Amino acid sequence: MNTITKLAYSVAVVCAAFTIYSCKPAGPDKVLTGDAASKAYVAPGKYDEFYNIVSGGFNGQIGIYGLPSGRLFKIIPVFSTFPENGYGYSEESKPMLNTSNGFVPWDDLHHISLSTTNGEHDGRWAFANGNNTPRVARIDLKTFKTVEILELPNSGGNHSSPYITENTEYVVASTRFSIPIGDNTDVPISSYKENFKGTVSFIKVDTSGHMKIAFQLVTPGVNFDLARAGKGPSHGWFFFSCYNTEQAYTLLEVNASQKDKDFIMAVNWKKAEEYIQAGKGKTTKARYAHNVHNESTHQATSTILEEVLQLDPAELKDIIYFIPCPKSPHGCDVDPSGEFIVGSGKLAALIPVFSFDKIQKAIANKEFEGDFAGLPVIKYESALYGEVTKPGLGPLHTEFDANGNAYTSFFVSSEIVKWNLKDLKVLDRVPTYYSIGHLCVPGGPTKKPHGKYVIAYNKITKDRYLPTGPELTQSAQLYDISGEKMKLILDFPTTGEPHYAEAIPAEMLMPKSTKIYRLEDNQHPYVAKGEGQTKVERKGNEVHVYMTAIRSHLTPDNIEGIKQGDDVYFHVTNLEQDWDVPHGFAIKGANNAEILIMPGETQTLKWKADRTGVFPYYCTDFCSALHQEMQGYARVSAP
Ligand code: CUK
Ligand code: CUA
Repeated sequence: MNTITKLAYSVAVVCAAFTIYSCKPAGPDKVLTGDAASKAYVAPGKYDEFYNIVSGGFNGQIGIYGLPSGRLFKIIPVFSTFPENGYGYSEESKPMLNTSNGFVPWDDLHHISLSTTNGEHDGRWAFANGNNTPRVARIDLKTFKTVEILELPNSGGNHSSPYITENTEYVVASTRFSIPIGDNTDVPISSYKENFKGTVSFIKVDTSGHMKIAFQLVTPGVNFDLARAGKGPSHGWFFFSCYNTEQAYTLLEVNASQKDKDFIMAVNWKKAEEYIQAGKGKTTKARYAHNVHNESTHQATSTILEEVLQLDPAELKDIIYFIPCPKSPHGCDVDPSGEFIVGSGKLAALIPVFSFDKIQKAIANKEFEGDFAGLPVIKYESALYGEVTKPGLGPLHTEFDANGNAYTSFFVSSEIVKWNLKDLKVLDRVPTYYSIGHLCVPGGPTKKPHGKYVIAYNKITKDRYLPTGPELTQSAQLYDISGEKMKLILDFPTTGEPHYAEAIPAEMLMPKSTKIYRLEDNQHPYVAKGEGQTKVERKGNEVHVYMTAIRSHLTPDNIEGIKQGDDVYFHVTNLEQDWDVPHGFAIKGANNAEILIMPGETQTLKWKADRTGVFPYYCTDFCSALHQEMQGYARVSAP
């Protein structure tokens, strides 16, 4: 090829590539009919049918959307600070982001789990994982607020989390990266096989939702990816997908994909509980933070804990069983009946479905094919119910409807495949734009799926929306599954990268009463329950301002007597009687954000008065016709 031909050739190649993923409007196969649009249409003023609670991935937040409209209602900051409502900036919320490494205002949030009772949604809490730091959070679904965060010790990364047991007895978190744990952690990386371990934390949830690590199982050093609890007949068991059973610690993209099969790890947690009750647990040193928000004082406290109870792997011979699963399994899902465990090898071209009943028989009859790190490996055929053959390429995750159907996402072939649990026959397939990760059927992981829709959370956006520089929006797609064939009815952008999501009928979360916080019940140490209780108090070089906000006045509105170098705490109580009128507060020169105070609540903004002068402060949330008048001045004088 001469230079000109070469040039023409490369232009052609580039153009061809560009035609595939260009900014052109969607092709004819992607255009929806009017009928589809009406299915996603929620008329102005009308409510959506479902809340969709969607992980935000590396934004560390959760997004709340309506379905079928795809409208975004709220962002709940979980592991990330959020200037819009002062989370992580107010003195009350700062302790929520404390860890054994200090204040960590970010994490990578992949999965959420809605609490269940008897395997069905109960609308109390959502749990969320922080992949990196690693943490588990609890969100109160009455206030849509993060109310508890627990750090996980002995964990090199918390991907396989948070999965809950049928009655939310436990939240379970297992480790993505194995690391050396215990006393001697400064070891050569090449000693992976001897020294690197995974852990599974069983976090007990009490009736008020509070979390506590009941015990940790120490496991061989592999990578856990996802998990699900058993239910119905399989209650008392937990199933985890694990890859890198090669135990590679370098070039994982090659070395962790050598074996034809990795494992599903089945854990008999009832048995583990018995061992703990029999005193077989070993207390080991650990350092981790536990942060709790208190609803009456409106404050969070952070406690550093120093030890954790572990079960010695040598005693786990009848707790952990491995089941071979092709090939680098990602998703691991349990069907509504609790009998079927669906594995998904991200490099496989089939879906293995395991039978709980057969697993139990295989254990009883010792149908093992050897061991892995001293723990029994059940024969593949002994545990297998059957395989869905040629479903697509790269199965990731599976959700279920109420009619015995399963929906599996395929990253590589970019589609959702519907198949039947009984005869494992493929029933339907629809393309996703592009490369779907997780998917969600409302109630899909529960005993009683609500069905109706399947939502695809896609990994690649490409040409679906107006481009916004190289950083494109993330995207979800809604399909109607009420008929035999799945039907795409809506594309909607999401904030952050959505991984897992759940959807719950709107009426289960709609508040019975609109009184969320009551001023009468406010026990904040710096509350002012009326303008008469406002004051400015000095404690050494701290100045505490007991302030109130009500349309359209901040009291006090003139503050003098602050000395340069003082730490000023503005404790703002919102006196509104209407449940949905927040006030905001910001002051010029603060190296902080604003705070947003809900009716009945007190929030504190700390301000270092490091310069002399007069500094305006004001309400940041447009609250009435006289919102612009909601202001004041703070005077800082030389010491
Ligand atoms: S992982 Cu995101 S596509 Cu982190 Cu749940 Cu499968
Ligand atoms: Cu209060 Cu604006």
